[in-house]
Amino acid sequence: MLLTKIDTVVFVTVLLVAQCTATIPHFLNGRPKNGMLGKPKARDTTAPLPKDQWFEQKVDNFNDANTKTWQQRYFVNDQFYEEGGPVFIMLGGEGPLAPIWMVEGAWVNYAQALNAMMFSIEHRFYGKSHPTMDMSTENLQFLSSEQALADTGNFIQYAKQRYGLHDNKWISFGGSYSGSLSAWLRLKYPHLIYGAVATSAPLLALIDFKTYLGVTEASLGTTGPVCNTEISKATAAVESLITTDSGRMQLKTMFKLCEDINPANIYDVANFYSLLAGNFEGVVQYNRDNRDFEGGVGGNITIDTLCGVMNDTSRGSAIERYAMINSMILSTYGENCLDISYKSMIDDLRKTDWNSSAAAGGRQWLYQTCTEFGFFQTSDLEDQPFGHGFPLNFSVQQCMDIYGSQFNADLINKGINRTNTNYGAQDIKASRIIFPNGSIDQWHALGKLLDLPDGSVAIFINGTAHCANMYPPSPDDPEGLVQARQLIKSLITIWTLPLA
Ligand SMILES: *[C@@H]1O[C@H](CO)[C@@H](O)[C@H](O)[C@H]1NC(C)=O
Ligand SMILES: *[C@@H]1O[C@H](CO)[C@@H](O)[C@H](O)[C@H]1NC(C)=O
Ligand SMILES: *[C@@H]1O[C@H](CO)[C@@H](O)[C@H](O)[C@H]1NC(C)=O
Ligand SMILES: *[C@@H]1O[C@H](CO)[C@@H](O)[C@H](O)[C@H]1NC(C)=O
Ligand SMILES: *[C@@H]1O[C@H](CO)[C@@H](O)[C@H](O)[C@H]1NC(C)=O
Ligand SMILES: *[C@@H]1O[C@H](CO)[C@@H](O)[C@H](O)[C@H]1NC(C)=O
Ligand SMILES: CC(=O)N[C@H]1CO[C@H](CO)[C@@H](O)[C@@H]1O
Repeated sequence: MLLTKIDTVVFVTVLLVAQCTATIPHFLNGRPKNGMLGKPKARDTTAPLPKDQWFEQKVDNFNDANTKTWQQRYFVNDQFYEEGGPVFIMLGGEGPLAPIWMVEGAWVNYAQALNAMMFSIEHRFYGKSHPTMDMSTENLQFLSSEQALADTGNFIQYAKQRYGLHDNKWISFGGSYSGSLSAWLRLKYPHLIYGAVATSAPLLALIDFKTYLGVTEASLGTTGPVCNTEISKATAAVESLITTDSGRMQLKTMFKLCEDINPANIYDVANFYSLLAGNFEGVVQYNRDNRDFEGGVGGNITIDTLCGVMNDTSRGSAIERYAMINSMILSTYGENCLDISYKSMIDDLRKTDWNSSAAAGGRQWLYQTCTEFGFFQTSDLEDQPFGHGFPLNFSVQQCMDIYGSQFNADLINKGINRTNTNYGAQDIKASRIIFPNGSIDQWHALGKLLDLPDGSVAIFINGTAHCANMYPPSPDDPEGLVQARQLIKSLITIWTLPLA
C-alpha cells in the first residue's frame, strides 16, 4: 500500500475532462489506483458479467440511534450452484468491486468443481457503495474494517433468506486487505463463516512498514547482486546532483520532471525519492502475476526487465539506467512527465466528491491507513539501495495534510494498537483459515509465518507476487503456484464435503 508514482496530467485539450487524474500516484503506499487486488486477465469466453445488485445497510452498524441507510452493491453467480453446495463469498477491498471476478479467477474453478453459490460484496466507501453524501473527513468516520465486517454479517443473514441458503457452509475469499477481512470475518463471525481463504493478507498493523523496501531489495536480488548495487550508485548520484542548481536541472531533464525541483520544498524532494523507489516497488509487488494490471498496462515489465537494465553497465552510468527505467514506467502509463509536486498530490487527495479522481479509492484507503493500519512504506530501513529520502514523518505529514492536524502520529498509533488488539495480529486465533503467501511479495512480511493449530494453514508459494494464487492459471505459472491452488482446492473440498 505504499508506493508512489505519479499519474501525470495528460493535458490533452482545454475542455477535457476529469480523466486527467493527474497527481495521485498510481501506486500510492503500495496501492495501485484500482486497489491491490487487480482484475484478472479476461479470458476468451464471452460469459456474461453479472448485473449490479443492491442491499440496504445502515450507515453506522454500531449505533442504532443513527437510522441512516445506504445501498451496498453486490454480485451473484448461481450458474454452478446445486442444492446443498457451499456458498463462496468474495469480499471487496480498497477499490471498486470488479464483476469479472464472478466469472474469472481460481475461485471460479473451485466453485465449478464444488457446485458452489457465489457472491461478492463491495466494501463500503469504495466503487459504487456510498454510505454518505461525500467523503468528508467527518463522513469517513464510518469507514473502517469493523463496519465492513458488520456489513458482511448483515449481508449473509439477508442472503440466507433471500436465496434460501440456510444450511450451507459459507467460505470467504479475499486478497491483500480483503484477505485480512476474510480471515477476520472467520474470527469475528465464526457462526456465519465456516472457513476462509486469506491470500497475501497483512495481519500485523504497524506504522513504519520499512521492511517493505527490504523485501523489494531481496526480490530484486534474486537476479544477482548487481541490480541492487547499481540502484545504490544511482541513488547516491541523485543525492549528489540534487544539492546544486546545475545538478537539479540535470535531474529534471533525466527524470522528465514536470517542474523544476525546489530544494526548499522538503515535501517535493521526499516525494521525488519516493516516486523513484516506487518505479521498482510496484513492479516487484505484481511481478508476473496474471492480473490485468491497470487495464492491461505494465504487466510486461517484470523484475527481469528492471534488473536487466540496471545491471547492464554498457548502457550508460547507473543514474542513466535508473532514469531509463523511470522513462519506461512513465511511457507505459502514458504519462508525459513525472509530477513530484506534493501540493498537487495532497490537493487531489483532499477532494471529497464521489466523482473526483481520489474517489477511485486513494483518499479512502489512505484514511484507513491513517486510522487503522499504518503500513507506511518508508525509507527508514538502514540497509536498502533507495536512500533515506522519505522517512516516516513524511507519511504522517500526509495524514495531517489530507484529513486534518489531529491525524498525527499519536492518533495513528492508537488506531494501530486498537486494530492489533481487536484482531490479534499475527497471533490470530481462528480455525479453518488458509493463508497463501508469495515469496517475492513485500506484504508477506506482515502475513502469517507459521502454520496454525485447528486446521488453519499457511501456504508458502516460492517465486510469486501479491495475490498470485487468486488469478486464473497460466501455462507459465511456477510449480509452487500450481500446487498452492491445488492445495487450497483440496482443503475447501474437505471442509465442504456433505456429511454422509
Ligand atoms: C510493454 O507493452 C507496451 C504495449 O503493450 C509497450 O508499449 C511497452 O514498450 C512494453 N514495455 C516493455 C518494457 O516491453
Ligand atoms: C542481470 O539481470 C538479468 C535479468 O534478471 C539476469 O538474467 C542476469 O543474470 C543479471 N546479470 C547480472 C550480472 O547480474
Ligand atoms: C462532481 O460533482 C460535483 C457536485 O456533485 C459537480 O459540481 C462537479 O461538476 C462534478 N465534477 C465532475 C468532473 O463531474
Ligand atoms: C522528518 O524529520 C527529520 C528529522 O527531524 C527532518 O530533518 C525532516 O525534514 C523531516 N521530513 C519531513 C518530510 O517532514
Ligand atoms: C501502542 O502500544 C504500544 C505497545 O503496547 C505502546 O507502547 C504504545 O504506547 C501504544 N501507543 C498508543 C498511542 O497508544
Ligand atoms: C525457490 O525456488 C528457487 C529456484 O526455483 C530455489 O533455488 C529455492 O531453493 C526455492 N526456495 C525454497 C524456500 O523452496
Ligand atoms: C514470508 C512469509 O510469510 N513466508 C511464510 C509463508 O508460509 C510458509 C509456510 O508456513 C512459511 O514457511 C513462510 O515463512
